Amino acid sequence: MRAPVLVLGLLAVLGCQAVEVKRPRGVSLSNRVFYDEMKPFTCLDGSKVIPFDRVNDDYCDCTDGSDEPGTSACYNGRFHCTNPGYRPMYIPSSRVNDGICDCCDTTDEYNSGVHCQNTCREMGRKEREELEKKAEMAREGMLLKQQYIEDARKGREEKQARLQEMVEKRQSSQAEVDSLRSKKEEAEKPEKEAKEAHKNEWEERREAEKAALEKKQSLEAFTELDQDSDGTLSAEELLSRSELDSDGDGSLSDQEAQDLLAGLQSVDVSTFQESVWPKIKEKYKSKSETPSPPPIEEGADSHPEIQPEEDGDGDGEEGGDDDDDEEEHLDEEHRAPPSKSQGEESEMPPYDDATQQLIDAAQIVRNEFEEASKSLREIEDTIRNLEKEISLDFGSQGEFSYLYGQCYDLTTSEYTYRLCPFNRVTQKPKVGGSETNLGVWSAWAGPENDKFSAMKYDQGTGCWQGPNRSTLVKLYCGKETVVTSTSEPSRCEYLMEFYTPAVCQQPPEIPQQEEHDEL
Ligand code: MAN
Repeated sequence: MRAPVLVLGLLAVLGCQAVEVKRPRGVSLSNRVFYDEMKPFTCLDGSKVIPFDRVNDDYCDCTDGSDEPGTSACYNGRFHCTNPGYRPMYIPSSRVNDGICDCCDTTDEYNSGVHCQNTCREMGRKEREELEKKAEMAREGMLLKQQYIEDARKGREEKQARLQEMVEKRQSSQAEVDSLRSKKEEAEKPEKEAKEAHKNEWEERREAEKAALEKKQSLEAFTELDQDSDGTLSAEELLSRSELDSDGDGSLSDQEAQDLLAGLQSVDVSTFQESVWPKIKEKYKSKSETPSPPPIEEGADSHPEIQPEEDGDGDGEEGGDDDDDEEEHLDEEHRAPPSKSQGEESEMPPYDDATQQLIDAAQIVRNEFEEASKSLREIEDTIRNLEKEISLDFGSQGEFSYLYGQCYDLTTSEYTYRLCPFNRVTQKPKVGGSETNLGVWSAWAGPENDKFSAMKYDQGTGCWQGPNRSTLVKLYCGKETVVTSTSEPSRCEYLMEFYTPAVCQQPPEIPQQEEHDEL
């Protein structure tokens, strides 16, 4: 049996002085109390008590491997390297003397013949440098953060004051809008009345003109139809007027002519105007109109033989009786179709001065009202925005408030990602195309004890056959405010890394080399 206890020459620090502490190989200083060479050893899991000389005897007695911390006898043992100059650590005791240097202080390879270099000091130096760099960054970040906190405090006060001011302004602006609305309504009433009166007058005039025109046309028609000029119109006198045909056979029968006269033998001019003319005016063609282009289809279907072939060549027709001058004169007079008088086509004349003055006066008040309403809307928008901003959680000291209203971009090989803190995250293809919403501000999403370490944006554009897009933004301490990476760990679920001084903390003291050493 081998000597049970290997006394290790270890360094202890009292102030800056190293002192040797005896303990079995592979045991940490904190566990040393369990390995008293004067007493039997109790396995650390309490499962067994063995004589002390069976500790590190290269035979595994304890189920937890605690009797063989310095050999590879137990598959589940732990070997402790003190690694002076770097950091202490445990390695599985199965790696002891396996020919591979695991501990930077070389102590795991004490009997394998492998020559290990002690790299602890070098590793410790590198680690301290690294920590120093981080600490420096945290210190610089902290300075900026202090500034942000101070700015946020001032900003919050300003915003509160501005909100207060806007709320008061809204009241007076609302009152102004209300009073201008009344003024507007007051001015619009006479304006409306005057405009309506003007319109009515114009319509009445138009109606009268129309009626007069119609009367004139009907009288002319009567005169023309009353072939024997006896002052009455008989059914017989109508017979030659095939255009008044109602059954579509192309000619006007006795019966049809009588029907037009409502069963009377003949009618005088006033009966004609009252009850016959309204029935025939759409169809009636004055003979004096004949030189004008005929309604080809209608004429061709019914009486092709009596339609004039060319203008002015219809010698056999009734119109041939009139001489050329008279024909031209009549033609001009009857040019407008009876259904569409000149009166109907004309536009409403401009308003008279009194009406125009009322319109102008109303327009001035309308403009004032519109302007006041616009400024009230602007005040309301400002209030809404201020209330929203004030209600946002910008960190325990407002340190994140400087991010509000800002956006930070990161371009990858395919997309430009944009983070607008407390607002939204977007993704835009570099080759062009529209922006995709990767989520709108939802909440702080860090763990309970560090909630300001992550932000959640959700309810973005729907993903085809998937969830709405969302983004988790992880925050890290940095001197600059910058998005350093984006990824899509799961389809349409994005991850962003964002550096900001706002999450920097006072860096911990960097331990000196000796203090580092586990004893
Ligand atoms: C787009 C992008 C991608 C996303 C797919 C899902 O291409 O938003 O990030 O994975 O849509 O279809």
